[in-house]
Amino acid sequence: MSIIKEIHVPDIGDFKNVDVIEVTVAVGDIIDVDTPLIMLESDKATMEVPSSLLGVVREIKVKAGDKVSQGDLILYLDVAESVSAPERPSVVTETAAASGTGEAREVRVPDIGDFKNVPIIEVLVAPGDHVEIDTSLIVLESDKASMEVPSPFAGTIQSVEVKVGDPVSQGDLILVLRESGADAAAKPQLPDTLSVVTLAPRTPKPASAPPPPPVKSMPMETAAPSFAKVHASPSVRRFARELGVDLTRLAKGSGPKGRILKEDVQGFVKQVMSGALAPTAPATGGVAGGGVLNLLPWPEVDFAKFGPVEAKPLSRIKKLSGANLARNWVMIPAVTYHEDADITDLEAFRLQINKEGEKSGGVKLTMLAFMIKACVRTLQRFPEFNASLDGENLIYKQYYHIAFAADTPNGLVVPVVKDADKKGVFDIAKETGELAKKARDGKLGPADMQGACFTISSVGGIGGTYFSPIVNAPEVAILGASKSVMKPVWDGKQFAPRLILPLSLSADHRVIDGALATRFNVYLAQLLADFRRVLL
Ligand code: CAO
Repeated sequence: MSIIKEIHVPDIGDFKNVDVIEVTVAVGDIIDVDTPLIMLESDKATMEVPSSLLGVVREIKVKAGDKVSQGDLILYLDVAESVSAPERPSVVTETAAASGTGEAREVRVPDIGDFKNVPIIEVLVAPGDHVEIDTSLIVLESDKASMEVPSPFAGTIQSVEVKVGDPVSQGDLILVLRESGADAAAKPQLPDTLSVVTLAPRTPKPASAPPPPPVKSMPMETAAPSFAKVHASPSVRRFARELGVDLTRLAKGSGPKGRILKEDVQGFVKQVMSGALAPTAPATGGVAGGGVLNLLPWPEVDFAKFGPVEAKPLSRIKKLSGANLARNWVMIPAVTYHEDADITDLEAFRLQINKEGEKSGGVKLTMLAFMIKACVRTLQRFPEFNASLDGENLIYKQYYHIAFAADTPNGLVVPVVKDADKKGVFDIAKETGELAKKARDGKLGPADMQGACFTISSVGGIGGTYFSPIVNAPEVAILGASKSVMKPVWDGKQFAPRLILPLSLSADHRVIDGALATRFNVYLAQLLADFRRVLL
């Protein structure tokens, strides 16, 4: 009997209307508890939504490009054979295999298009094996295509009626199995779809050769054209994709006619892990190919061997921002340029205004607010910094939304002051104060954190001299500000005590070269040294 359950978007914090960037399951997939279903991405975070149940995907209600919020329906799952979390799927397998009391079912070759008398090149199951719905049973191969025939039932194989080399056509009997579970008879069957991979013909065909048969399902192979000439079944291709293995590097497999088997992929991975093989194929000219990092596996250390330890999960914000920071660190060739800004006069002015304000109960001016205003003026002068890379284009923004990093008990968040060019320093100081409070209270909404052109990370209230902030993609630069301190500065005649604010500008070198970054810093320091220049 089918038991259909709805899977909804769980609590994703303050995020609303988040873009679905990938649907990672398909109708008919058998999924486990924790199998990722969809991938969501806001401009601040990427999140995987895992399944809370195990079962067979019956209908998917979202697609890439949709926007979702907490509670939205993702898909319908048939959990007839399954158990809900936290029980594990192995329980199901054992139960199903043990029962074996269902009906005997014949499994026949389904519709395979125009193909007839196609040779079986692999029989993947034997009597006594337990199979799930969609487990591959046999592999057929013509000179045009390799096809796996999946099981339409779950159960225990009683007899296999074919062998390698047999030619088969639609309707031929493959095997008999006994369906598992008491409710097996009522269980819905999957459509008789095949996984088909079109192969490059190994024997050249004349141009008038008939086209390949209609492909009923071609899971993701189209996304990896370089795999097209590889001789491997869909499930092996899927397995390789999961491990990130480039099948073109396994030129010949150990299967019939050099077919690449799962064991070949496993052997390849073992060789890479042991260092016997380079993880990436050398490109023309002997240079290692790009796209894959040549990294050692993450060290697995039993810390408890060295002293007492306690494991605590990362906060939700840390998990979300961590993924973005890691991507930005790896993907952006950023260089950090340091500069000292003499803010002696500006700080004196700020304190003077605040003193006057105290009397009238006004807003407290902060150095951050002055920095935001000075940065806007500098961005206007150097528009490459107010831009984002989009493929081979640079998108120049004609608005000035400035983000600032805010430290909260749960981690780093980056609220945005919109249209800072149209706001005065008082307005900016008021707004940053309100946004920082909202951040600390965990009340920032997605709109508060979207649309930034440039980010300021000020740790000056805490201390520090200089640091190297990570560019907040898709922005191209970020300004770090550390603690201002009195320093002796030579004025041409003598050393004078000056208040020096250390600035650290990290910029994406694909867009901004060193000379431009230094000009940006010099100009910004001039503005902070004499704020009247902001008016010019
Ligand atoms: N140099 C010297 N003193 C500074 C300073 C600087 N650059 N910046 C701020 N201060 C002083 C302030 O004047 C204030 O002093 P008073 O209390 O005497 O007025 C004190 O330090 C505290 O300021 P603040 O940091 O709370 O306020 P702010 O407006 O300057 O900054 C905010 C607000 C949200 C940026 C800040 O609270 C914060 O979270 N900073 C950390 C950001 C961060 O984590 N960055 C790292 C990101 S990368 O991992």
